[in-house]
Amino acid sequence: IYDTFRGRLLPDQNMIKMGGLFEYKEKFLNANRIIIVGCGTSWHAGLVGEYLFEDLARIPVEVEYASEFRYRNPVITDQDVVIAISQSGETADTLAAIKLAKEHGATIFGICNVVGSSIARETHAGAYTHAGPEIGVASTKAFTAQVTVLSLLAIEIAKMKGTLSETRYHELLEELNGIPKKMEAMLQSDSKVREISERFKDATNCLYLGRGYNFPVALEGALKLKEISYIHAEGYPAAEMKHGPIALIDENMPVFVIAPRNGQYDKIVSNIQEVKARNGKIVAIVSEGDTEIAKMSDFTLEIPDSSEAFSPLLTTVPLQLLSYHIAVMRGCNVDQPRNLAKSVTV
Ligand code: F1P
Repeated sequence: IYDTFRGRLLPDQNMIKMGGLFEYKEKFLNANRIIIVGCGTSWHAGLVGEYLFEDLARIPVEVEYASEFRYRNPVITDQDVVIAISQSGETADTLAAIKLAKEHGATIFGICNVVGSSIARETHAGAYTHAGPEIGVASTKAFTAQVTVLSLLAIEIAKMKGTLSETRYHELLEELNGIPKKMEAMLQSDSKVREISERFKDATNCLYLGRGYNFPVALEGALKLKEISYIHAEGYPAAEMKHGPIALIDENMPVFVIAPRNGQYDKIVSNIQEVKARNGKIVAIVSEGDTEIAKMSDFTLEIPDSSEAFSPLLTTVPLQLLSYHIAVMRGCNVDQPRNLAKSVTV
């Protein structure tokens, strides 16, 4: 009944029909820009959305922490489309951000997991992720589901705008269809992830590096480790390393590098060399069959090949597993981490 492009039904409101992409396509096609708002993991998914919309549909995108956006008197016009992302659909900052944007005449598109949630109700149009409830507090499958919806939206809008050829459109959709099988295959690497987790479970600081589409994945990898295992971790765009974090690198610093073959490969190889020259410990997420980075790394985890646009859906999984195993080994409660709430409603 619910459909990404044809809108949503709110079952507990006498099946009220909410808009989908097709009803609001003119708004997207004529938008000055897209503003994506969210908090935590949902904000990271929004960052992947920025790469997708700019790359495929050539629409300028801003990604804002809802918790800052709502308080900073932002410039919003009726030519803006705001995409609000929230797993719970109840996050107070995200709700306040969309109310503010609505007051300025913007069109609001929601991406939520929970059907009939406050954010879903407040939006003009939207899509449910259909990810099912998150059992734990930290978002995991919500992230990959949000990125999938953003991919579908970007592909569809790009086709309507004419920035994507008919052939490329079908190729991308077909590839996206094949991603769940690849994710499933990757779960086979669980024992290797466990071995790596054993090696780094006592770390006190970790660095996550990625470039392009995988920069947000570096942020998300670091957030998952912080949230469930209480290890301090920072995510950085790999190219920014030399502007500060490089000072932290020594033989005690694990550096998780997201380095699939399809994204700025030679540049990430140089970043790894910079870390190795300072005796940092490298765990690299690489494409199947990669030997060049494997030679330089202490550990590698392989992911199946994909186009760069879809690689976050694959590279995220081993990082989530790693945080999970490290947290369990440290005796942390992965479902109910201290100080965190499932939905932050104040
Ligand atoms: C946002 C969020 C989650 C995080 C934790 C606290 O929630 O920051 O990303 O994992 O649960 O809240 P939401 O708006 O996506 O529900």
